[in-house]
Amino acid sequence: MRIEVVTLFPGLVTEAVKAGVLGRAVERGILEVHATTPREFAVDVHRTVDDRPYGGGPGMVMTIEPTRTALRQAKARLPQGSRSVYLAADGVPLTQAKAQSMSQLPGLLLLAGRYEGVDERLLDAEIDEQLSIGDYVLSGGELPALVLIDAIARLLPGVLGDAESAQQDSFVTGLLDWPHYTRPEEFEGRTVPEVLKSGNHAAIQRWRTKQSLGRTWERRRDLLEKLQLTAEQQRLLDEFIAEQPRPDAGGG
Ligand code: 4H3
Repeated sequence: MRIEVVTLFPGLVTEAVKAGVLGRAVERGILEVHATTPREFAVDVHRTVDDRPYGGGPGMVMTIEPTRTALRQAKARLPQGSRSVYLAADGVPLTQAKAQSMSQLPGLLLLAGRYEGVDERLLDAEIDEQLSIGDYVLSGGELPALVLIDAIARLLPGVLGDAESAQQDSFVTGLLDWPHYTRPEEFEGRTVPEVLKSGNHAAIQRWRTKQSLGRTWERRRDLLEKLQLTAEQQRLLDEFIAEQPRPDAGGG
């Protein structure tokens, strides 16, 4: 898959994709990420890429011309069937399912905005969809673009090993992850749950499923309500709930 990013901070993008799973995907040639800046296409001596908003008010808006040239050239480097995305706080929320479907594309053009954003007419003309990574405002679209790239890259065939398979991920299964432990056996008086040291694989799997269900119930009841639990899962969740200290059980 090829991803083109149009950004005023290309270095931010190219450096970030060198690390970890993403870096490995790039090294293996499974993913190619290229960043260009509209500033390169600004024609005036100051290389201006922004201007004051019509209607007044604070801040600046990215102008059409240099960004359009950058977008068009980036598109020309992408295969047929690629899509273009603008990262915006008021975009459609990004989901695992969205990352999944985008991972099937041959290429992606990402526009990262700065200042108050981009002239709306440029978005209308050049952008297929607007995505948000969550309900908060950031100073630029680069981090959201990198979040999207990361979510997609780890779904590309050959990027994750068998052991890290994306099939087991939260938001694929619909349940949050269970807690993980490694050595030492005791840390500041806190111990590892006995069952994990028992070697009883059926009991370990039951415990993990129970923790997943319990965490989802505690933290994301909205996710749990979308699932039809099996009788066994319901029993494990009931057990988890029964084991929770009641709000005013005292304890001291
Ligand atoms: C995306 C972009 C939040 C998100 C963003 C998000 C800066 C868009 C600028 C950039 C505009 C002003 N903030 N939640 N900000 O995905 O170009 O908003």
